[in-house]
Amino acid sequence: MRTDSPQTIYRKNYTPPSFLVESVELGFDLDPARTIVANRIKLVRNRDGKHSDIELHGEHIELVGVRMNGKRLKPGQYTLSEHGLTIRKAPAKVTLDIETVLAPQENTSLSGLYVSNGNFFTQCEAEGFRRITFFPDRPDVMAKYTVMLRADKEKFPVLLSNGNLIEQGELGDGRHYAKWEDPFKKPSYLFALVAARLVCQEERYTLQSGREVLLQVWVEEGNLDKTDYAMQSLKNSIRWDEQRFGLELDLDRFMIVAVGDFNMGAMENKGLNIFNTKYVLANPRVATDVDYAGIEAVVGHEYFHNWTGNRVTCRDWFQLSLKEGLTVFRDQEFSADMIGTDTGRAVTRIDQVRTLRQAQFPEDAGPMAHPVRPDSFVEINNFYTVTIYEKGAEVVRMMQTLVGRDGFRKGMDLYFARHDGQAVQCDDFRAAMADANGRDLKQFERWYSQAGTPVVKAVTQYDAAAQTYHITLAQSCPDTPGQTAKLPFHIPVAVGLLGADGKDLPLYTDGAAGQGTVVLELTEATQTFHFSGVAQRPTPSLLRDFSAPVVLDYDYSDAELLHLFSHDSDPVNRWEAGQRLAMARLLKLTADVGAGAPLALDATFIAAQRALLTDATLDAAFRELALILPSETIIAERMEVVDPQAIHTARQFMRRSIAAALKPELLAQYQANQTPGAYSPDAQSAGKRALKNLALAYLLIAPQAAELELAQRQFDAADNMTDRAAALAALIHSGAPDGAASALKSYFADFEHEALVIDKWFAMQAGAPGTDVAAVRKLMTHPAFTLKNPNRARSLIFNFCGGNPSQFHAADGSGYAFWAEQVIALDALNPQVAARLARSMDRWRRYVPALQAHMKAALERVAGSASLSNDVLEVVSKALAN
Ligand code: B3K
Ligand code: ZN
Repeated sequence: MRTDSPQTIYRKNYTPPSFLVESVELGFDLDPARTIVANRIKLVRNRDGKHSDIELHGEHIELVGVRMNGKRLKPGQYTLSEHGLTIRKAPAKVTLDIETVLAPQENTSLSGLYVSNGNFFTQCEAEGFRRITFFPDRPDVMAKYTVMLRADKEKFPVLLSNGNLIEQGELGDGRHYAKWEDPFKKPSYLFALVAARLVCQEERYTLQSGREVLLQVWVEEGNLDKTDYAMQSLKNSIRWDEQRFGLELDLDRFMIVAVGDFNMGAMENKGLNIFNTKYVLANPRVATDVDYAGIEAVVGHEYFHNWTGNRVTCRDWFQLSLKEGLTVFRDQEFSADMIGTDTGRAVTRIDQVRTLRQAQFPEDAGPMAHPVRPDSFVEINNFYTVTIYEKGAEVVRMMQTLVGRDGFRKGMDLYFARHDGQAVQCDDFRAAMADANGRDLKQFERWYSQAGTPVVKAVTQYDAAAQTYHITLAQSCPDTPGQTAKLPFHIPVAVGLLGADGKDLPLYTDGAAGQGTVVLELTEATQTFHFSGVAQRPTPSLLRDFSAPVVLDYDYSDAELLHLFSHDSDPVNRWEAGQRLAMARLLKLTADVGAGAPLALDATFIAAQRALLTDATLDAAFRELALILPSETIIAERMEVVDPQAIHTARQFMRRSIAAALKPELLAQYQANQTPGAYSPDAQSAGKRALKNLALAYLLIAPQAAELELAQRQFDAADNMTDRAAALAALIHSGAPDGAASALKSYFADFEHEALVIDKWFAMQAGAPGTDVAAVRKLMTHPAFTLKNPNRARSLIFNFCGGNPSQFHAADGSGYAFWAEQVIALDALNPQVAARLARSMDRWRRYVPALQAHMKAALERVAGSASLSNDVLEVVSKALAN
């Protein structure tokens, strides 16, 4: 057990930096075993600072020497600790020369400067720069950087850093150099360098203003056939930000570099974005439709950070959602606009709702729950969460709903007019939105300060004689760690009323007359909204387009849900009605499994599924989404006491019943949604493939020879990874061992040298209900498996612990023991990745007592292990805390 207790950092203790940095000159002598970093910083005393000590962060680096204004500092003049270096009572203007030594090839944490496949990369957000040199490594210290890179020319022919290349040349003895200058002030977390053997696809691109810029996508040589889509996405992102927000690329050169070892998706370093290969590399042979969509979204996301994050950055890390929530919102809007159709837009919205329910609502209800702007943390890297990102995006979206699309643009313009070049707070963004629109958004602030998912309970009343309709909305929010008795939120609730013919009724309500939808603003604990001129008892369509990240509680009858499911003009609520129909039945089935009662599925539900599946007036993408049943995780969230086996049995029963009842229709849809001709990742074709492959998966539940043959044929004939992987997954899930085994073998042989495809190979097996702990352990001994590569670790271990509930929650606790072992093993290599895995035990208190006991033991085993990182310690201590 470790003895020092990790420090909690509080938002309320923020103090301005004592010194500001005017300029930074960095010199790197790059060597994998021993890299020397020379750092010259010019500092000036900050007028807002509280004292005259210079505080520099520094971790896991060796200090060779420090000079202040040219004179070597003697040991008594500074103090050096595990976390940094302090120079007491420094003069008001100081030049420091600091030399450090590091060993990039030993750095398995992938934070700071590290080596991946023989090449150098950096990752500095949040606090990685301090692993490179001593520096005030906090986002409110912004400075101009000049960077000199020196390295062996043969091994590292490409030397990149932020900004513009201003000089390059030979050094003799086989080494060369490159000097880069970033014209923009930036916080240290946006610093980056790459020294590597890479090649690039490049293109000159003309901005709307007529200025020409150079765009590059850098990859390893064998991957040059997989860069087109990232380049296209980058150009689309640049154009979109010009058109939607009037924001132009401010550099002459913009680079994307792909790396195989990376802790997350990508990083928005100024002018030099570094990406996980997963979000760059694509061609039809290796990437699925989902991969293509991911690339478009992440390329957009990182590009959009150039304004929301880089030009205007965060004052401190508690403000992380200022840049992340806003930038996720921007990338969501970008993806939706790229599809362009109303249903396409709705399909992206439904995806967002699914992510919230699958990951954010559970986080909000668990031990790691935190507000969008947290009050405290132990390890900031643990706070790159679905709450900061996805709920943060919902909060921004609600502001747009409240002030309208044009009002939102005005708010953005004011935000940049006020804060360009500054490090600011979430409150500043809200103030810009409020001021630009003359709106009071004070109460709205609670979305930033209060954690937990609000519940909105709706009750309706129709008065036929008076032709009035009343909707009473009551809101509440559960307690979360450290927060009780929450105050009411400002919640936009978009509402429509359907008549018997399924059409929207005209709306006459207190303040507003609406065509089909009005946005009710719920600000009190309970509020009643009145509608007049309602000629018939309507069916309410509540929370259209998922207008707020809340749980809507309304006692719908089956008849009402079926009506909405077939007619709602809001596609998101159409989908939602289907989910409600399915969820009610899944909860009942789960209870029946627990009680040993016979299981049955009603004909009404089957008929609704049939109608949906065969309704050719609906987009294939929408039908596919609407046919996906709520996941086992989402069902679990609806239960007081979770029995994962019962949930699994119930859901499988429902799938089997649907498959058995709709076999001819499934087969017909399988045929009708083929996409002959050259592969294209566009939304229309991707939607067809998704529906076709959903049909295939259903057909492969309890398959006969004909269905197995169908899957095998698709697997053999597929000219694209979407269809090939779907066929393989269907074979694996069918439980027909022979077909799956040979397909797995040939798939591996075909793609042995495509790391991202092998990740899928592991992932598909990890998530299959037939894969138990023993099988996962066996897969870990496969020569292609390694814990050191985060993508690979995620593909097998995370997908098992988080994506295979019926096996992970095995009654004997073997899944949890496995989890504990892997968390501990990963922590020794890479604490950030280990801490993510540690989160799979968040909801342990919700499970049946027998499982809880095993889970607690596993958590205690991790908590008690020697030399644990702060990252993992924070997660497991919070899970165990009362
Ligand atoms: N800003 C980075 C995330 C950095 C995570 C550090 N642990 C990626 C992004 O959100 O764009
Ligand atoms: Zn981001």
